[in-house]
Amino acid sequence: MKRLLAITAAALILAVLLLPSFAGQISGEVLKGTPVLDGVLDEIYTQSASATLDNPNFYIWGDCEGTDTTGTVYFLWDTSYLYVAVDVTDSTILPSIEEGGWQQDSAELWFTDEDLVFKVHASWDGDFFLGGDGDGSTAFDFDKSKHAEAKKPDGTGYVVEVALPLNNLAAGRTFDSSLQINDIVTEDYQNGAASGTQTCDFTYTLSDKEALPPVIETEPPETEPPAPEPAPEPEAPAPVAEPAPEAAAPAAQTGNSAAIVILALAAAFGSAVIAKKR
Ligand SMILES: [Ca+2]
Ligand SMILES: [Ca+2]
Repeated sequence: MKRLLAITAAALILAVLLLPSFAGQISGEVLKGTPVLDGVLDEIYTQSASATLDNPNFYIWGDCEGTDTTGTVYFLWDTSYLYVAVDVTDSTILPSIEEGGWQQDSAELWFTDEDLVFKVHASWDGDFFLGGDGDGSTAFDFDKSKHAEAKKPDGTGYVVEVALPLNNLAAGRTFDSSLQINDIVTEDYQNGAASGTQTCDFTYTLSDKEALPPVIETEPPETEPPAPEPAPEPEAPAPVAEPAPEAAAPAAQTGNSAAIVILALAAAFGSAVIAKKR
């Protein structure tokens, strides 16, 4: 029985390994939302249209045997811009050099929009290019404040963001796009691989639906607040001061008087008895 379980587990693991690692388009519904252009993936992107990198290592150059780079592209829109963010995993993040041209650690986004084919090239360290004419070779003028790139804090990759001023931004509008990621593995850009596609296979549609701002949860207090102290017992009323006892009447004096009276009576009584006997 144990042997059968072991074989089944091994077969499952092999089946998982044989599955394609890249899922393609996850959603084509682009929600309304305005992110911050800072090279950090805003939470609202993750509610909206996205696609993961597919077709790994479709072009390899130099001595590179392919890389394991992965990435996800996200879209948002408002009445001014179509926003695009790419979250890239790259274990060899290397600086761009001018001679490298497109061969840099960079995301490339391909678009077909109103019969115009263009591409966005954005390296992790800010080398940015927006080009048209079918193969993306002719640079368009572009406001440099409308893109941002940054290495992720944990060093596992980078994020690029761009705000594209597309025409006629309104719900129901569509465009086609695809994601490509270039990954160089040596600083001289002579070795690397490109993954993804340039064929704009996925169609995206702008939606009226709004991306919801994330709920900011407040941290509960770590410990229970101390129990309130019991209310103090009401103090006993102060005893009413008893009037000081009056000085005792001089009993001795009264006693003396009484004794004198008794003695006088006794003497008189005695005299009367004596007189009677005589
Ligand atoms: Ca951002
Ligand atoms: Ca790299």
